[in-house]
Amino acid sequence: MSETIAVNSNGKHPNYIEYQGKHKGLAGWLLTTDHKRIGILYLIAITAFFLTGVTFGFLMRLELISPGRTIMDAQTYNSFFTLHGVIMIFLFVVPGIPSIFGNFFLPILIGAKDVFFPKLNLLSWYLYIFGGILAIISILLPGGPADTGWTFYIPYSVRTGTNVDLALFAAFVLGFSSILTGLNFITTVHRLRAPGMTWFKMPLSIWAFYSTAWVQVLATPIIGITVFMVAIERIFKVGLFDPALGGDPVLYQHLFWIYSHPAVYIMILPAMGIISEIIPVFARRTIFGYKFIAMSSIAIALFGSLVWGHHMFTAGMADASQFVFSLLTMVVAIPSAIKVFNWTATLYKGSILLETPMLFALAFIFLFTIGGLTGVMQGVLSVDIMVQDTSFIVAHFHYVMFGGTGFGLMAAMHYWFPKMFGKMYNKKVSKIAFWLIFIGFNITYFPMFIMGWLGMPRRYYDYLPEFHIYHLISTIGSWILVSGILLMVGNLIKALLSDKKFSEKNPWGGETLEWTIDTPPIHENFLEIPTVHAAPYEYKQNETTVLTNQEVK
Ligand code: HEM
Ligand SMILES: [Cu+2]
Repeated sequence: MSETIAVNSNGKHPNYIEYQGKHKGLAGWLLTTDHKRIGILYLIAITAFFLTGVTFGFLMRLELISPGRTIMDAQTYNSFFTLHGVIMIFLFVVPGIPSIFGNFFLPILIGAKDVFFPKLNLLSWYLYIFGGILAIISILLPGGPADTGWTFYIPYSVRTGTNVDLALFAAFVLGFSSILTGLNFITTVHRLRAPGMTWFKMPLSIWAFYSTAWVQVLATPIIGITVFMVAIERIFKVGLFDPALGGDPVLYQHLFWIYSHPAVYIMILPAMGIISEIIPVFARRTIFGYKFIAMSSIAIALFGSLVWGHHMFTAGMADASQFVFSLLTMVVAIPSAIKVFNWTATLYKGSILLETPMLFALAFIFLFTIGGLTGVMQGVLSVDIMVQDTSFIVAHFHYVMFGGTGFGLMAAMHYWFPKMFGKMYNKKVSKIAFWLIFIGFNITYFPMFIMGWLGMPRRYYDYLPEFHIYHLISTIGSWILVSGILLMVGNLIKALLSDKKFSEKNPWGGETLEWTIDTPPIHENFLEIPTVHAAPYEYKQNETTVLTNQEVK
């Protein structure tokens, strides 16, 4: 890390976008080791994959608008939900918030100039891109895209002739990108905190990124080994999982969910950290129960690794194990509930500023609570056996992964956009987009709870007439949702391309370190490493800052 602070010809310190280091122009981005630029590289790639995933979701909904064939055949539908799931999980929600905002802001939030392993950080992005390309190639090559669902269940995934191998290889490579990011964040938090920033003086988003990083490093190798074993089974027919070869398909499910359930916490914990940053700023209140929220992140990461069996209540598990996994599933809900309670307590008697980041944060709390409570319902054996593999499950995970992580990511984007780019988006349009997304979301997914409860199976291309009305409403909902997403993306890109600069250091009146530095930040983040005195629970959210904000319309 260069100690000298760069100065350009007019004596000013260049921001990280203007900064010209060893490599100039495009090479200055593709060979960068600056955590901020790597965060932007992830933002571009992840946005592209998100919109690809949305396209598959949109087309699936269109197909389901009426019973029977509408726009595609059953085989294509199977490939679409597989691609949709694989892209949304491995290329959007798992990397999303840590790779974009963790990379850009974690070092700044702890008062550091970069992550501990900058070169490794760039490698993690190239592994992400390589994994993404493999997923896209699996669509184009003969054999066609995988049609197994994102869970690659045995025995079908070792028998189908579609490009499962490529999809598995993509997941394998993407896993390494996630592990390297986790490794970097753990080391950075341990080694690069500014003087005075003791553990309980860290912003809550850092506790969330830190807990997530441990799950990334400890759980991800398991999915790596598992998909590798499926590939071995497909090529060498050794009888690991395939019952026809003496293998055990339920063993595969255990290995798959031993990663994939903790993986839901890799998805949701960073979003929870974002919410813990945004709520106190726009409620003008000091966060309620800082230490409980910090420790609940660690508790979620720990207990989240013990509940994977709740995905297998219908896989023929012993009663005793079902009881244990059902009980543990209830237990893991407690630390999440502590966060929801403390966010709500922070809002109590606050002077709420309904700026766009706050709208997305409040929607997160509402949608995540619905997603979380239906998760607890599914932890009850009798309920789960009834709703397993129905649309109820599809609704549940869209409420937690999209309503949770997705809304958390959109909240972070609108909160930190001005600081990242030195531009401000049109607030009116951003609020219209928010309401289209929020209303469209609930119209798309809530009917899925109802029809799932009534027995509509997931992953079915066709359905009985009694489910038609719910599918019709859900599809119309997806049109509203997608138009909101496109309006939001369009509004942000328009702001990016506009010449109007925005240089206010602290537009929202935040108290964490990123609001003390230039907008956008200089290459080295800080002219001088700061010394930290106050902990987030000692922040005195002052009223005055609100006023200036009004002037930024
Ligand atoms: C406009 C946005 C979206 C739409 C319209 C949409 C629609 C759908 C539909 C209709 C299915 C069910 C397919 C079936 O079981 O027959 C589905 C499955 C799924 N969706 Fe989404 N979705 C969207 C966004 C997302 C997001 C943001 C995520 C992740 C965070 C996500 C993750 C998944 C996953 C993992 C599956 C399961 C795929 C499988 O069965 O293998 N979706 N989606
Ligand atoms: Cu689970």
